[in-house]
Amino acid sequence: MTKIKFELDGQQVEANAGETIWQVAKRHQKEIPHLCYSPEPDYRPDGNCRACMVEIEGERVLAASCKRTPSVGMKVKTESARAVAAQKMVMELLVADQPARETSHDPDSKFWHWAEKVEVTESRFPAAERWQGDTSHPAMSVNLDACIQCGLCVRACREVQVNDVIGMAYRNAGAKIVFDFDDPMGESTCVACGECVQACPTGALMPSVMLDEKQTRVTYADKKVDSLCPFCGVGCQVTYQVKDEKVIYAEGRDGPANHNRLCVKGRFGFDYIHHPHRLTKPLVRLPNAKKDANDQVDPANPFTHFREASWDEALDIAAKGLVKIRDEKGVKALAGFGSAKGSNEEAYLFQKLVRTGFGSNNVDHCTRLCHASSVAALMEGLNSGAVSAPFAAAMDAEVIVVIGANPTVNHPVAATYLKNAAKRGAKLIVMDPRWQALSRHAWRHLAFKPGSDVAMLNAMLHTIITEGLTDQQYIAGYTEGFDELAERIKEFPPEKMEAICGIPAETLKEVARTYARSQASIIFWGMGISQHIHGTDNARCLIALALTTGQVGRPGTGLHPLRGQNNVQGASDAGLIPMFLPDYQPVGRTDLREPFEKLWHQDLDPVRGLTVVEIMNAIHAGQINGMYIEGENPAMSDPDLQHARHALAMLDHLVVQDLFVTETAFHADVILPASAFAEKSGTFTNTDRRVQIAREVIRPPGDARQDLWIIQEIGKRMGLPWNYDGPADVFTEMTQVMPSLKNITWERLVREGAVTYPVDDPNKPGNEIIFTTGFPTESGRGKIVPAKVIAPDEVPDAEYPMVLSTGRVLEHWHTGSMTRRASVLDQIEPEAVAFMSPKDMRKLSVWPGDFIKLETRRGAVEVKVRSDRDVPENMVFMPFCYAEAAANLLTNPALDPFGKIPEFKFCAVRAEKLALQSAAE
Ligand SMILES: Nc1nc2c(c(=O)[nH]1)N[C@H]1C(S)=C(S)[C@@H](COP(=O)(O)OP(=O)(O)OC[C@H]3O[C@@H](n4cnc5c(=O)[nH]c(N)nc54)[C@H](O)[C@@H]3O)O[C@H]1N2
Ligand SMILES: Nc1nc2c(c(=O)[nH]1)N[C@H]1C(S)=C(S)[C@@H](COP(=O)(O)OP(=O)(O)OC[C@H]3O[C@@H](n4cnc5c(=O)[nH]c(N)nc54)[C@H](O)[C@@H]3O)O[C@H]1N2
Ligand SMILES: [Mo]
Repeated sequence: MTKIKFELDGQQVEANAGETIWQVAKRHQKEIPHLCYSPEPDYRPDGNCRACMVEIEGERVLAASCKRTPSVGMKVKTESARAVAAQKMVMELLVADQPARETSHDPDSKFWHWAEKVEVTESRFPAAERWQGDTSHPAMSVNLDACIQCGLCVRACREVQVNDVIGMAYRNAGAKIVFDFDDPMGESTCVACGECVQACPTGALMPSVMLDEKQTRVTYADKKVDSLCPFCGVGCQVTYQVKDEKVIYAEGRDGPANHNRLCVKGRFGFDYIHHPHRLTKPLVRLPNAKKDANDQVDPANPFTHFREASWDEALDIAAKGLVKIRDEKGVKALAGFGSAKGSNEEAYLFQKLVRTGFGSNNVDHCTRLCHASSVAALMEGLNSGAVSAPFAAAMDAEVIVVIGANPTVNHPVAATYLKNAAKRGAKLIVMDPRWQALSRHAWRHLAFKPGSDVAMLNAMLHTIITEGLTDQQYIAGYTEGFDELAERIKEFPPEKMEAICGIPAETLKEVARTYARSQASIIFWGMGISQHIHGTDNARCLIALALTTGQVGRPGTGLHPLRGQNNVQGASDAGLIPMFLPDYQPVGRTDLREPFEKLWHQDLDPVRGLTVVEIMNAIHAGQINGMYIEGENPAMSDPDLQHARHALAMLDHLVVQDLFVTETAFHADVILPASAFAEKSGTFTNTDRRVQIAREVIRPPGDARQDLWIIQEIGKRMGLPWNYDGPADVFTEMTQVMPSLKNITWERLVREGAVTYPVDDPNKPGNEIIFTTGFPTESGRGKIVPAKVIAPDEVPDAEYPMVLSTGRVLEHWHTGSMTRRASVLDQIEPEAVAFMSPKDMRKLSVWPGDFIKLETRRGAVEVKVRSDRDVPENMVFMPFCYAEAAANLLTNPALDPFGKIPEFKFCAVRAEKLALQSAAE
């Protein structure tokens, strides 16, 4: 690339193409004042505040160095009298309108930092009229008296996060930033990602969590610790601010996944760890406290039924109970659920405990309720369950398909990149029965009939094959099974599928052509694909789309099942799966089992274990009598909760390790108080296959202990010769039996923070894009598997006429155990709601805020109804995070035969209006 030679303060320098004067100066250790410009994170320069003015020889007016690029031979002076006078004048004018530094909202803001540096902290000019503060939002406060109208918040909201809430309105002296139509922030459509707060250089936008009681002045932290966000699979890097051993704020860091961005949960959802309900002592069930499946935990008084115990006593009771069942009833009478919220090291140790201490493969975790069907299809076709490319690959794509996923809600930071790509011109195609925030940015939204994915996707494959849009060279070189697909697909012409999926044949063809013809198409999918009895078939169709068109293995292409929990990729890799040892090595393969037997000094069970829902069934059948559940809440997250809760109550011995007395822990014999995310170190693998390191930010409260320590203590008491010295020690053992971790060491992770596997060399970065030259199957080819149309297990009828679909809301996490105890999140979404189309609400004669009764063949709940135009007619959508109206009392436990995942996304339901008094009761 050509360099531009120019003179900077008398020195000969060179600019790279596109580099601004400010950036070149910075490279030469000169920092020019800047307020409306943010080099880190790198926002588009706007050049409006004029704090960065420099003099250019031969030019009459000064230039904004943040925006101006140099030309050859240009002579730039950043420190000339004229330039410095201008910089100072700008500052003095701005200082005039600010509250004095001593009484300002953030005396340590970027603004005051620069005022001090240019030696202008006072002003000769009269102050402008003061604006009223706006404290209507639970998370952020607006103090326009400190606003300098630099527009960073507008760029943050519109260009970076693409939420389009903040704008600049009015004119002249009345000009100001506004939310929507000048609404109070708390009543606007703001989704509280906090990007504006992070960008604001003056304290005009502040996180209220950091303010003093009067909500005016910031509190400063004692220390800052770099770690990760504990919520979703995006894996945002975060810096936590701590004061008096309490986390007071979270800020986005420049991690490879998030580049400083965060969402409402990551930025404002951290304080569940300080909630008074936190477990601080081991608990043992009182002898007279009978287990009753219908008994519910009272969140305000969760400790009835239990007494406090010492760690020694609690661990002894926990382990002895497990040993007794193992010795008396046999190794298959025990089972364990590990956690996708825990680290890789915890997951590895937990599955090792079940395989060597319990003696069977009865170990599973929430992946079974999540992407199990996607993984089944990916393993069958490609012999690899992970994504082929990171979500940021969307930035290089021409066509982006999002199917059965709602990323602005569930992977909000990943969604920002999809929106950035759409803004830049990529064609975004959303396929979802329900409309969503992303639809607004989409080129097409296909609102097809729920449960009809195979019909719709097969129609697309039909178009691609009959119109010759396949990539013949790719098919010949890298795939197998195409001929069978071509034969079978004849049954699915778009004209015939139109009636089944509800999308006009012409639209199906247009979308198929667009996907196939583009230079680079990528597919993202989520629970709308996987949580069906035909979830594996749904995923097979997506794989077939990519393989027949060669839209995989190149930049901007690929298959990306958006992983849910912060460490569900890692927990699966580490072997929390009943059919696989770590790294998906089948338990039945003697040759693959042997290295583990050698390393662990023990023979292992060659028979696959039971999955989540199968374990619940086996308890009912009397085959499983004891369980150890670490960091999962099946009494809320399993389908058909009556059945699941009965199973938990039936157990002779249940050990639960959690942060709270959850609905699950309520049925336990022993509850072990664990460390929360911010209280431990370990590695976590995000949806992109990125292994990242998390650090201990604060100490666990009271007697709560590290999960890794607790698992090890249970192991020791069950007779295992364990002596691990912490997470690094466990990680090192993992690298011996997990090929995926080749060339990754704990030291490397400490040094680099994040490494994406697979890695070819200890000194080279990992491979972001895989399957560039075929697949890790025996033949090296990807297998195309045709799918046929299967109806959902329980379809609406006269008795239960509507479809119940379940999922999530932005502010809450799964079973609510964490987020309903996070103050900001629970203030934003404080009560149980179900969503319905205005039309259906009229049919039922209900208004927003009325209570309805939802009833299925398995149970009933009473819940407030919210009107939502995104929900299609004849559907009720319900998040499953509310204990007082648990959606899973209603859901159908019918399973996909391959992935063993339940049909959370579809069952038949009846909705009726509730009389007012009933709701009030
Ligand atoms: N705020 C928040 N974020 C989360 C979580 C959370 O609990 N709260 N959980 C995390 C976890 S573990 C996961 S797995 C992810 C899940 O993230 P997503 O996969 O985005 O989750 P869902 O909201 O369950 O479902 C996605 C979409 O499926 C659609 N859908 C329903 N029926 C069908 C159908 O028949 N076909 C198709 N194609 N789509 C259908 C729904 O309308 C919904 O928009 O989110 C993660 N992120
Ligand atoms: N109806 C319906 N049901 C669903 C779904 C759906 O879409 N609809 N989605 C399914 C999906 S995709 C998933 S992933 C599952 C999730 O199901 P679960 O994994 O059961 O749900 P979570 O609420 O995430 O449970 C995590 C538990 O771990 C605890 N915890 C958090 N951090 C730690 C820690 O560091 N250590 C320990 N020991 N404990 C900790 C929390 O307090 C909480 O009790 O739900 C499934 N259930
Ligand atoms: Mo999930």
